[in-house]
Amino acid sequence: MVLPNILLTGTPGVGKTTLGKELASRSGLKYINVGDLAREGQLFDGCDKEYDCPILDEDRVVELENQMREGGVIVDDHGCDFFLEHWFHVVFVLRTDNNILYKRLETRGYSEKKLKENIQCEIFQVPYEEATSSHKEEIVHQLPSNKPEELEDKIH
Ligand code: DAT
Repeated sequence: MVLPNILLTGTPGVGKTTLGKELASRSGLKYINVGDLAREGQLFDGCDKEYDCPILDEDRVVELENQMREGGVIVDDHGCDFFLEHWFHVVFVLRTDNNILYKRLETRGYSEKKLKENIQCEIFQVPYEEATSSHKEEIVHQLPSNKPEELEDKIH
């Protein structure tokens, strides 16, 4: 039996990492944080000078593809830019009320500009739009992520 692959997405600060790690430790599924991979330079191969955007390291994406084929992977990323539709059996978009999200991001020491951008991203449901435009709507579910009890509910 192939275990499912789960994508956890949403605006920064909604709780993807917290939920992803907890789920992984309780279920034995493998947790992959795409932001961390990118920061470690494992997914991107430098920067395109002309367009000033990161260049994906194709070899690393193929590696990711192989892991997806094996199944049982929880992927945590704020977007779903380069993911292939067939990778995921289910996509969860975590949602947090603006006031709560604002406080969480403030604690992270985000600048006013970055705070505003992220709150707007949450208000305009950018991650949900992105998830439903790149995956079948019936596998995309929104989950509230405001209180610790909601985290527990999801795990059970
Ligand atoms: P993300 O990975 O989406 O950026 P995170 O997992 O780092 O978010 O969580 C950001 C902060 O919010 C962190 O201090 C933990 C807290 N948090 C996450 N989920 C929560 C929940 N359901 N209830 C209360 N706090 C939560």
